[in-house]
Amino acid sequence: MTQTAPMNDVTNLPRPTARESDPTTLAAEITERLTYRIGKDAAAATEHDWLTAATLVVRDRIVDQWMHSTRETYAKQGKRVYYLSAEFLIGRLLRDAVTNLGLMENLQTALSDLGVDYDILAELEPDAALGNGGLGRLAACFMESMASVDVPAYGYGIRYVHGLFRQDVRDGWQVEFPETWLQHGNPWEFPRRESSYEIGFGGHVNYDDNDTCIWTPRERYMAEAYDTPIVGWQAKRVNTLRLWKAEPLDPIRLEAFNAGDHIGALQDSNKAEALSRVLYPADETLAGQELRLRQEYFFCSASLQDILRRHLQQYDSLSNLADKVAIQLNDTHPAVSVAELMRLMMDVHGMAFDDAWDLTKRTIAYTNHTLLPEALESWAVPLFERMLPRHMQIIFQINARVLKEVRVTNAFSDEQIAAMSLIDENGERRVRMGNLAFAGAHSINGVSGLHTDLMKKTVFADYHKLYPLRINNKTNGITPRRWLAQANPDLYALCREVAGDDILSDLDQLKALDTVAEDAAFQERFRAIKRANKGKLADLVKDRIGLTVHPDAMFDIQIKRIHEYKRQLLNIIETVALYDQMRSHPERNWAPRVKFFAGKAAPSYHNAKLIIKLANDVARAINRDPAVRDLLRVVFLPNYNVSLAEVMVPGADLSEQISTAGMEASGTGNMKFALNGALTIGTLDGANVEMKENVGDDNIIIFGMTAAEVEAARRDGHNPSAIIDGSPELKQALNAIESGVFSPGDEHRYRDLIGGLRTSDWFMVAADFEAYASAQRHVDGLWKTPATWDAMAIRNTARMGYFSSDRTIRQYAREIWGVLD
Ligand code: B1N
Repeated sequence: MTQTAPMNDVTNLPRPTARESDPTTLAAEITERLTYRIGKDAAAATEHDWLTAATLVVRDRIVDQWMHSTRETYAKQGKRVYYLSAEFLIGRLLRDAVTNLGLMENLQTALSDLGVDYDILAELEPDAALGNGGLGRLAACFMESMASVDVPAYGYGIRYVHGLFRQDVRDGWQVEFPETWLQHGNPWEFPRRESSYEIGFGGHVNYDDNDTCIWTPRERYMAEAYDTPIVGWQAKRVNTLRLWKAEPLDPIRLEAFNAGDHIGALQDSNKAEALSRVLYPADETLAGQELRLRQEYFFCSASLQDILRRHLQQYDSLSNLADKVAIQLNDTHPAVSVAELMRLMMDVHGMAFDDAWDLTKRTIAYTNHTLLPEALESWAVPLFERMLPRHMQIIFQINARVLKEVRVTNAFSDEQIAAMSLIDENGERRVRMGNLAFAGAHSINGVSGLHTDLMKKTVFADYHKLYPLRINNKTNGITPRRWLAQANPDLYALCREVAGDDILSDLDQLKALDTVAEDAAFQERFRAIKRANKGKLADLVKDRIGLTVHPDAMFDIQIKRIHEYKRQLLNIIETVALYDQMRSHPERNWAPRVKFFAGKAAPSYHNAKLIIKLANDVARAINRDPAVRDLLRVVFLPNYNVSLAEVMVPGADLSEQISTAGMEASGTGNMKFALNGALTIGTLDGANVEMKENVGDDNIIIFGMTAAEVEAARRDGHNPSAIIDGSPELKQALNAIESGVFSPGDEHRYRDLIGGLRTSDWFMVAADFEAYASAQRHVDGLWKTPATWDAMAIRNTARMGYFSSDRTIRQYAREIWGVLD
């Protein structure tokens, strides 16, 4: 059915009139929801009941605009963007929605008239932690920015019952517990029973009389849609995040049930639920299990069926698919989409291979987020074939097609051709998802300038030579609504006084702060806000781990996943060296510091877990030593998540972005800290490079080897033991850790960890130590001249406009998706 409304009909769809949102109306509606939706009266209501009631009232104010956005795109016959991601690390939604709708004050008043404290309710909302780290958080910032800059978009992912595990620290060790964000229900989501699709696995492939391929899967499940509205800034537009839940085809197999096999009857149900039960907690490593491939295919197939259904319902034909649909793959996790889209077009919609291939490439684009070899996804051919027999055939067909294109150029050696194949033939044959994504996309982008350059030179060097126009850069960004206005309302208010009321829709306006960077009165106000945020963080530390930290000390913070390449170990070793220096030279004028760490380790990542234990061991020793009581404290805060970041980022003086150069694709925490007026100590890695260009060399503390130097040292072999011998401070710190000073009773605990630095030092911890330590002493010097420090901090806030995810999304929209002018 085609509905072709004439253009002039549609460009002026009436905008929904805003609902009354004065405090009295809001309070009345909250009471109404409490009574009729939750079935409680005010006297009996728990805080969770109030939260649910308030959320429902806020949600209603989104729905009209949501429907309007959907209708408008339909009527305008606009192109839609589909962002496919295995992860969306959203965090809490209430404050986000309330800020973007401009309801904060009225809602607070309404609740307080009902005797309820908004802040207490807001704290009760669980984090939606459907992601591991930066990649998932980026997807969440992008969703918010797409709504804010008016790009019609759908996010597609998995509705995990258990998001990223909850981390507890017991005796200094990480312990994992399941996370249960749905236990009180989820008032933000709308189940859409009518949007369900069948998903098959296994089975066999036949051909009918017309030579059409018929795949008969052995297992079949249903994917059911759950929609969450995503509100843009000032509710300009509301987009949809559609997450899929797996359901059995028949909830119970009746014949088995009737035959008395009650357990057997539930088997399918259990298998289905396993599909969308839990997020894999591996960040930057390949989770090679079969269930992971099943999850990937499950959400890609459901999403693509949904996309094609929506398109066909409106246009009746697939021939204009690439003009109306842009599909962005968030890393290779959804790369099986290339084969699934081909299958749907050929086997279901009868298209020829060449036409399907052409349309697939024009529709799909792929973002690469890492060059780490252990993260590059590949699947053993026998597993792939057993799970997705038809897709395996299609991938072989695509491979033949691509390798033919390679060979006719005569420009590649056999070795290069083998590297470009979608099938890795070294040893056990494997499907290379990165090559599949590259071959099936018209655009491949990196996430920072340096990362994109390295992509061209390393993993995709040969593909880049074959298709020199496909690789492009889209430097990451962050949403200033969450990471400035919501997380740091006082700084936001101060910025508005100087830079005007439009900063949240045009973050470049912050540049106006440059003019007051050296103004003493302004500095004092800026500093007072930082000091108050540090007070809140200190309270949180007291509350969570019972430790007192003083907000007058420098708050030096490293928060991110624990990974060797991110070099928390370098930071800890330098802390030990500093501790030693402070004890040996108490007469020196030390800058008091609190070193903060937080982050989760993948449960199977031994060294990362050991680094957490080391941070906690070092913290215990230092925090109990009266000799450094007012000079140095070390804090490891458990269970790092988006909500904790929202408190830590505004309270930071110093941001640690110290990855081995060439290894952090972009980083986004780096941008959040700088926007909130922290100085960065960092390497020339990822987006730090562009931050330096934006804030200026004098306003960032850069140290250490460059990516090229790291590459050369690894190639030519470097000698960490000579470096260690030449650095008394490093030597002393390593000896102390290695010999068990921080692990009494288990003296060998850190032997292998430190041994690795002496023998290979792959991550250049020893190699960069001296540069890092001396950069830290430079930081101490700056700290002692507050006027200098504050001017630098203000310039950081002033010059972060470029790192708004609105800028990033506009670039994707114009240069990849072809939406927006
Ligand atoms: O993606 C972020 C970047 O800012 C970070 O530098 C980068 O490390 C991060 C496999 C990943 N790359 N790859 C992953 C996550 C989960 C997984 O299962 C890989 N995460 C990143 C946003 O661009």
